[in-house]
Amino acid sequence: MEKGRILLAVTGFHPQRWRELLSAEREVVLEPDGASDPSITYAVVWKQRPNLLSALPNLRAVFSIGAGVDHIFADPTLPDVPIVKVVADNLTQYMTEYVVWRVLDHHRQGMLYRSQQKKKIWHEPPQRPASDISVGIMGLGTLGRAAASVLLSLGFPVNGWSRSDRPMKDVSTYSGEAGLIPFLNATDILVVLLPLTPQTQGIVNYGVLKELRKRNGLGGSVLINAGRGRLQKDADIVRALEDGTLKEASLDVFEVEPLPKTSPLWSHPKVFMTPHAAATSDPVHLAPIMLRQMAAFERGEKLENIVDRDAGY
Ligand code: NDP
Ligand code: OXD
Repeated sequence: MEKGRILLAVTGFHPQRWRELLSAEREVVLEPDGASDPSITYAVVWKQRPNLLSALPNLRAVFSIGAGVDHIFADPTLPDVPIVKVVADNLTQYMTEYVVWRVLDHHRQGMLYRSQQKKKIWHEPPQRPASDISVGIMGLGTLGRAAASVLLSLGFPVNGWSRSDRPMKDVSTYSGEAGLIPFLNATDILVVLLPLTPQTQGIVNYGVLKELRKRNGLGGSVLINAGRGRLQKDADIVRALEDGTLKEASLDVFEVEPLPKTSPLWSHPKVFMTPHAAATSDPVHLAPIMLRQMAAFERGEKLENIVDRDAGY
C-alpha cells in the first residue's frame, strides 16, 4: 500500500501543532485545502465539516483526535471506512485525575469549606471514611475502568454500569436497561463516562437522578459528568439541585458548549464546572500513535480501536 497523505480538519482545536507532528512522517493537507484530493487516504478530525469526508475518493480511514466519536457521526454522508478512536495512556491518566479529583473534593466537602472560608467560618463538620461512600461509574469502558481502579485503591466501593456484561475485580457491575435502576440505587456519587449515542442521549435526567442513593454520609447524592453534555438535561440538573435530589454536581460538559452565559449553572453555588477540559487530547502523545497505526495499516496489519458503527462508539 502507498504512503497516504493526511487531511487535517480539527474544528475548535489549533491545527498547527497537530500538523507539525503528523508532518514528521507524511504529507499533511490542512482543511479547507484538499477537498476531493485523490492523494488523501487518511483524515484526522474533530467536528469535521459535513460532507467533507465523502468527497475524498480514496479515503481509507478516519482518525478521531478524541476518545468520543459523536462529532464524526454528526456528518450525514460519512463514508464507509474504518473510524479509529483515541485510546492512549496519557488521555486515560488525565481522565482518572479528573474523576478522582472531583470524587475526593465532594467526599471531603470542598464546596462547604470554600464557602466557609469566604465567610471566615471556623467549623469542622464530621468526617466519614471513603468506605461509606459508593461511586457508580456509568460507562465502565477504557476511562471508567482506569478511574475505578484508583478509586478502589482509595477505599471507595465502586459500581459500574455498561451496555454488555463487563466484570471487573472488586467492582459491582450492572448492565443494560435491567441493571440501570439497581446500579443507581446502590450509588452515592454518579460519575458519567458514557459515549453519546442515540441510546444514551438525555440519559442523565431528573428520573435517573431521583434513583440515586441519598441516605449516606455525604448528606445527599452527587453527579459528576465528564462524558458528553448531551447525555444530560441541564435543566433537570438545576431542578435536582434546587429540590435536594442532588447535593452537588461537578460538570465538565454541557448540552451546548461553550455554555451560554445565560445558563444558571454558571453561578449555581452547588456546581463546580470546567470547560470540557477533563482530558485534553495532546498531539505530542496522540500524533505518534496515529502515525504508527497508519504505517501498520499500510503493512497490512489491522487498525486498532475501531469504532463499532452499529453501537455508535
Ligand atoms: P469506551 O468505549 O471504552 O467505553 C464506553 C462505555 O460506555 C462502555 O463500558 C460501554 O459499554 C458503555 N456504554 C455505551 N453505550 C451504553 C449504553 N447504551 N448503556 C450502557 N452502557 C453503555 O469509551 P471511553 O471510556 O474511552 O470514553 C468514554 C467517553 O468519555 C467518550 O465517548 C467521550 O464522550 C468521553 N470523553 C470525554 C472527555 C472530556 O474531556 N470530557 C475526554 C475523553 C472522553 P460496553 O462496555 O458494554 O461496550
Ligand atoms: C474526547 C474529548 O472525546 O476530549 O476525547 O471530549
